[in-house]
Amino acid sequence: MSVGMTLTKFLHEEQRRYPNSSGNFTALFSDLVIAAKIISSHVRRAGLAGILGAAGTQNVHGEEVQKLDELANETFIKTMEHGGHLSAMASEEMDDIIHVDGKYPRGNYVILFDPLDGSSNIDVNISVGTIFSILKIEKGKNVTTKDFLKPGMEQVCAGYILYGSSTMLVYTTGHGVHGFTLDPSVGEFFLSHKDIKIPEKGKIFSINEGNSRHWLPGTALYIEKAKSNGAGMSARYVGSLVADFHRNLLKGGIFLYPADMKSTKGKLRLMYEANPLAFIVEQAGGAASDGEGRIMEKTPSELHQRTPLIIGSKADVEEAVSFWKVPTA
Ligand code: P6P
Repeated sequence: MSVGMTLTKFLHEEQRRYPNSSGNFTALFSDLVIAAKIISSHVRRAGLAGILGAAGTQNVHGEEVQKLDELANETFIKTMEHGGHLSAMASEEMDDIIHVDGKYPRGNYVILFDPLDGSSNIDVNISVGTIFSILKIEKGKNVTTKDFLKPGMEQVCAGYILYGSSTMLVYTTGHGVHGFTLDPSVGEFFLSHKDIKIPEKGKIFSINEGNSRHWLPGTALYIEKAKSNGAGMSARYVGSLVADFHRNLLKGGIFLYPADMKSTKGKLRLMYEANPLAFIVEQAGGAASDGEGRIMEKTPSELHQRTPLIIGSKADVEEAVSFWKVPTA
């Protein structure tokens, strides 16, 4: 009887790549998986558990906080703080970093996460997701925010959990991108998408055309080209980053949230949205740009800084970015 490759077994096999490994990363990731399962169970029951709707408070960005946002944030923190593998965490929902010391031993990793991205879709039952990024730090270091402000190239792990028609966990540690699907009857993630590769060129473009009145010329020209007969592309836009990204990762295509005259620095967050997805898409053979350069080479200045994001199939991203590069006179 075949049991299938569980995430737990996969993690242990990955760990064997490093004979001198302490097992700390595997244990840290196992704590993250527990958080994913708990959040998944709550997302599945949101409509029934009376936790739909706003909690009546606002997050650090002045956005209305949904109860599930708070629950996902607390679940992540409470599930991951006691393991002794992290020294601190950073969440989209919290202004400052969260230290674990004083209560638990410090570890040699820090994690950044968006506990429930796309939360405005919760009440209408559209897929939402958790996005995470893990950096290694000097063991036991008294961590400050500065220790988080590293370019995406320094991530040791990045991934997301998509609470869609099924719950999937997709991650990379720099050795390819692998997807696992949760079997709720067993409570275990099983390997369902080994070594994901994004098609070199896709037939899907994802952008909020409601913003077209704010677009810079390069964006308008690229989207006009994408809509032309020759391109034969289709528009798909859920308005939930993890859902839009995951579809394009598997089918090929491009997601764009560029800088425009309304969001001059873009809307999405560099540290816990763009960087982790950029690590994943590059490992899958794709590309991620801010319209000028590679997302993973950006040196952050603030924890919650925004960035333009053009991400997906390599040929599509390169073509889109060429429309922003104003030809030098
Ligand atoms: P807009 C959701 O609020 C989010 O942060 C991402 O998940 C999504 O891609 C984007 O914003 C949608 O933004 O302006 O198109 O509604």
